[in-house]
Amino acid sequence: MVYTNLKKYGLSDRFEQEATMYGGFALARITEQHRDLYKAVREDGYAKAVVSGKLRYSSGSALDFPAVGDWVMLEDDGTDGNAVIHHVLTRSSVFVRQAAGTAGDAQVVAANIDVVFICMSLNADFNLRRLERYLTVAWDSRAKPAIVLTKSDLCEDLAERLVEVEGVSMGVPIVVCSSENGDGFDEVSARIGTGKTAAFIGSSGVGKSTMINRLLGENALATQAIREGDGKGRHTTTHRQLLLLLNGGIVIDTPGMRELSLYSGDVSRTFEDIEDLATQCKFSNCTHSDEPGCAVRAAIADGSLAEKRFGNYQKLGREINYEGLNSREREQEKINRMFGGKKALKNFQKSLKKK
Ligand SMILES: Nc1nc2c(ncn2[C@@H]2O[C@H](COP(=O)(O)OP(=O)(O)OP(=O)(O)O)[C@@H](O)[C@H]2O)c(=O)[nH]1
Ligand SMILES: [Mg+2]
Ligand SMILES: [Zn+2]
Repeated sequence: MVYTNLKKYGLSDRFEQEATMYGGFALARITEQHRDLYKAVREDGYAKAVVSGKLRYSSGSALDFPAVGDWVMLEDDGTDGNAVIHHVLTRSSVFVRQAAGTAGDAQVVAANIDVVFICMSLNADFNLRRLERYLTVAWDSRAKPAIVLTKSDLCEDLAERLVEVEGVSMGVPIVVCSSENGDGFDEVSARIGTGKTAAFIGSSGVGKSTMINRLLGENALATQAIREGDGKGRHTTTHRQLLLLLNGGIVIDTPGMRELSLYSGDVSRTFEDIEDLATQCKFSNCTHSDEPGCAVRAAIADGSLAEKRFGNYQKLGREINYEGLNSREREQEKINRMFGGKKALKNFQKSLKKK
């Protein structure tokens, strides 16, 4: 099978190979999701698709269901343009949150992404603690994070804001953008790259869809002014959608999140500075509360570590329910949660070896 269309949608050798395990099915990428109904692109065009009964009943959690960005195996159901999703190929990366209003159900925001743009506006939405939260999830996604600060045209103290963001970014690239004057757009384009997929995530109203429209060169996506009273967005985008850029990049627009509850996350990577400090505490099991010789407390006292940042580190750590697991169990739990367990990974590796 020669895939010229799907290559435009980011198909890599790795997924092409995995797809050969499923003879008789057609390879496709999910481009839209509307509750139970999906839109997928195959080599020969678009199809509407639903999940097969078998996939539905064998799935252990919401993570087993397809999401936008997923590579899937489809079978025609005989009716024009309609298809059934039988398999979801092993994800290379996934941005997962805890579904809003649930105790612990996962929700896949985007799958198989190379870059995750954490979008935050330089006006109403600006919040360092929220940024730390997004970074914690992004580091766990296996995609490369970048911080996109939007609406620079509305910001009067850009230099100050930048210093604040640099204080929590731990080396993650920061792009300052304005859809008003085009600032930062070349860099955003360059960070996506040909054949690579970038997801735009963040609160409602920060300008995700506006940016994508500008990158597309047309107003394909609806946008709407934020509310005057409290500066909050109006939740204009209602479903996740994958689109192709003219320069060969692939983008995923997502609805603004009211809150990002952690399902999984990498606190150590996000708060590298604090974990480095902790290695200098006198006691290796220091809780950084009132022990003598605590390097974390000392850093807070001398102003080099913000107390609020430390508080958020502890809060996010508690929110990720990995408590009581050692590092190996934690790693296993992560694979289980995000990638369907070791068995799925092993099968996939075996299939690669056979080739
Ligand atoms: N001044 C200024 N306004 C912007 C900029 N980017 C977006 N906006 C405006 O911000 C408002 C919200 O933009 P959207 O693109 O709808 O925001 P969104 O992040 O997609 O929001 P949801 O779909 O609700 O998640 C619109 O009125 C845009 O015109 C910018 O760089 N500068
Ligand atoms: Mg939008
Ligand atoms: Zn300590």
